[in-house]
Amino acid sequence: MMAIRELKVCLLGDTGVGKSSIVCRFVQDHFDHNISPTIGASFMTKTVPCGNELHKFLIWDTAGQERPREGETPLQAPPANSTCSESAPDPLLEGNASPCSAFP
Ligand SMILES: Nc1nc2c(ncn2[C@@H]2O[C@H](COP(=O)(O)OP(=O)(O)OP(=O)(O)O)[C@@H](O)[C@H]2O)c(=O)[nH]1
Ligand SMILES: [Mg+2]
Repeated sequence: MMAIRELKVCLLGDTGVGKSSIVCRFVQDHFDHNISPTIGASFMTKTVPCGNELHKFLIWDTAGQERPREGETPLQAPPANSTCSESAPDPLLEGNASPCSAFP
């Protein structure tokens, strides 16, 4: 049985620059000219073989127009047991959330 390595990816950037289109191409190998703007954030996964391992990408695609208010931290790392979109937390949290571990 192949080992699974989890890789966490968070896309940030201005609205309309193509964040969701990149994710859509990577996950579904599809391009949509009429893709809707992301609201809040979306979460997707894709697992690809790499050598003698499986690499599981956990991808958070944020909305470009989102801006944290003063004193708030916009991102929080998911719990270690988070494995699929249904169980993933909303990475956009308010208040005293911890910063995403990928972006210290
Ligand atoms: N021609 C062209 N259009 C693109 C490309 N990538 C994205 N677009 C278009 O640009 C527009 C915005 O793309 P999105 O992927 O929704 O951009 P986004 O950064 O996710 O935007 P938000 O969700 O609002 O933050 C859409 O109409 C896409 O079809 C590209 O490489 N070439
Ligand atoms: Mg988007």
